[in-house]
Amino acid sequence: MEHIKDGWFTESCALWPGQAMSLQVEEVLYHKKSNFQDVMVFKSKTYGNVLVLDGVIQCTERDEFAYQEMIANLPLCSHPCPKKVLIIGGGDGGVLREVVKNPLVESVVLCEIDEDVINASKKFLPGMAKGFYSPKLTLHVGDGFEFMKKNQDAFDIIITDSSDPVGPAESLFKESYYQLMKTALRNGGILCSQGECQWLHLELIKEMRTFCKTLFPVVDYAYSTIPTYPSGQIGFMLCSTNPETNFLEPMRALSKEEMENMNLKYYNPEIHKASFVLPEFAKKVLNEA
Ligand code: SPD
Repeated sequence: MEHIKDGWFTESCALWPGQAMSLQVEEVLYHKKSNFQDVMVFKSKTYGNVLVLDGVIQCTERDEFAYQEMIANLPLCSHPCPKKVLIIGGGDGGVLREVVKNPLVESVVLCEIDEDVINASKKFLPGMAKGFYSPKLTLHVGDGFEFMKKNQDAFDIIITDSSDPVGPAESLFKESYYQLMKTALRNGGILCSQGECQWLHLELIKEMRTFCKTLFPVVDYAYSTIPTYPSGQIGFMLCSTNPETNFLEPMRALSKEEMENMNLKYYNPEIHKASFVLPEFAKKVLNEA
């Protein structure tokens, strides 16, 4: 366990050089080299159980909702009728848990390449994995590219809940992947993908936004704050095939009652709008794109 030393897990990676996040470890609950990556779950002192893939934190029980609620509800609340949803990745089940809460969603396919992540989550992250027991779900263990090639013109929403662009998820940040998602979307469809961090990956975000704009009439970038992701933030790339879409104004603002029924802890209609407001340094770079 190369990332744990003297009772502390430390996340360092070439994608965020010169900085590292550490969490104090109480106990390693699970560790396995799967067919795709190194999968670990540990119990932390103050952030609950933590899922780590190839040495990088994917979610902690304490702050996961800040990511999962946003990547699910930004696209769902921007679409007039999000009946059919595809999630690529998302093996911990947290995004799925949020998507199935939406009463307009009739069916969800989750396509995750690594079954070991699903099994580890069911055992050690039950609060996230509960989406796996929804009757709306069809679970597909396999490659997202192959799945979409066979399922064209099929989904209202595609959410890509991936790890970072090193290792198994690298191809999910490329133009060819966005082209494929476009063909898997129905008319009027919307996609939302893990879009990295404006403090660390502004050039990557700019490059992605540039090719997205050649493919989709509406493209925007939003972000969420989350303590255990690098630099405390993570972004979302949103693209719509409908030129009328305005991501900045939720198509359906959830009522207070709906919010309570959905047990939301981060997402609300105000934060939906605010999440697209970028600081000046990012706005300057991205507006050139
Ligand atoms: N730097 C880590 C980014 C991880 C994003 N995906 C997390 C998966 C949570 N469902």
